[in-house]
Amino acid sequence: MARSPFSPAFWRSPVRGPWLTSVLGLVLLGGITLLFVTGLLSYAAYNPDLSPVNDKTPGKGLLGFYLFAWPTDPHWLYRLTQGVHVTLGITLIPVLLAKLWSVVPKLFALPPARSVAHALERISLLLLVGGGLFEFVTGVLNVQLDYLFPGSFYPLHFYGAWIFFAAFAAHAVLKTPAALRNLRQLREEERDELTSPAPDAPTVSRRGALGLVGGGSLLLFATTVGQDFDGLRWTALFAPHGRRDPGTGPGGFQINKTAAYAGIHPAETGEEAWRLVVTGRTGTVRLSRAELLQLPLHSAALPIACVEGWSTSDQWWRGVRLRDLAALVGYDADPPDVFVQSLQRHGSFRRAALRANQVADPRSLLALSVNGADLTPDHGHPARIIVPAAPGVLNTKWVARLTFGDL
Ligand SMILES: Nc1nc2c(c(=O)[nH]1)N[C@H]1C(S)=C(S)[C@@H](COP(=O)(O)O)O[C@H]1N2
Ligand SMILES: [Mo]
Repeated sequence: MARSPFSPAFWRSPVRGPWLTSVLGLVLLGGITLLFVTGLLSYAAYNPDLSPVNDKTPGKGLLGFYLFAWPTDPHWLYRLTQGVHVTLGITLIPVLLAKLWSVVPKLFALPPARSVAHALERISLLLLVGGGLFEFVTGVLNVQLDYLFPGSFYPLHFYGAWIFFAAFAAHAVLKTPAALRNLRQLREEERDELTSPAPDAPTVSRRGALGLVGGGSLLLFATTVGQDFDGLRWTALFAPHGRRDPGTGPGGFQINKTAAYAGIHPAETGEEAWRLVVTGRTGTVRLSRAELLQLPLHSAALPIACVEGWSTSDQWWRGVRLRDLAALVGYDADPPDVFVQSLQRHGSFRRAALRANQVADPRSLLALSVNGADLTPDHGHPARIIVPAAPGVLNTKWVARLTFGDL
């Protein structure tokens, strides 16, 4: 019996072969392409070319070529794209692992390179395997460990995605024709260099093995997808844990950072102490909460959708339109971009820049209440931003300052 993994006879599973590898490969071809597209969309949704404050990947250079003004319609856009990104990523983990397992003998094949072309192919495979594992691991850690790498997750995951996808695309171009051929012939017994030359007796058929992988994926899907639907949240066993339970009532929806965690003192949010400072073309206006409540108030039904993949259903927000606040400081028509600052003193999400199209949308509010009651401290009392279709991180809580105009 072969003892060295460098010997083909060492790999004895009768399940390995071109059919299983082809099926898994084609699932990943569709799935990873969708992960890449939704990931790039998520980056665009942060408005990274608007302000250094929004951009966690300085020096992205040409990789930002595709950025565009993130729209405000449909209002559930980010809820959908990021829900798909995270849920699909978690669901594909068993498929990725099975695919790697199915080709692992190739990693050990000798000689290391038969030709320059073969050497290049093997290097690209290392980028493919390493890049794939890196993207899945960083993505899962970011969701699970609640901003494990604050700030640095974004550049790691973003640059990693481009390296991984370049290797993935090259691999797909080379392998997809053969994979499709393997499946069309539907011959499970087909042999190639993945087939063990000295197979053990089978304990499961190839279709059975595929069923196990699919079952694992289904289980992960079923225990993740609930994080995007009220009433099903308790089924999302893999959604972020250890958060403050939002309870029931008007503020009874997911809380990201609590006021206590963000270091917001009740003394600075009271009617006496708190003023909203609005600056623009014609100068600065300071407004108490009571004065804000005297301005025209409007409602909008909008969700919170976090980069971590969880989202709420539409909540009923009420407050002052951002474009009305722009008008107070000299922008009557065509409101400009705005820079939003929170009372919070530390942390990466205490400020954000919003684009003019987001300010102009009549549903974009400086919200004072939600679901018919004053904002709770944890949801951003005395005032927070809410913008349609934007990622949660742009919906700044405990707002202190709005600066309209050139950022
Ligand atoms: N000041 C401040 N605002 C913030 C954050 C923060 O950490 N500090 N977190 C943001 C993120 S990442 C999300 S997803 C939403 C969550 O809002 P919620 O806790 O009301 O659901 O708030 C955003 N606003
Ligand atoms: Mo978030």
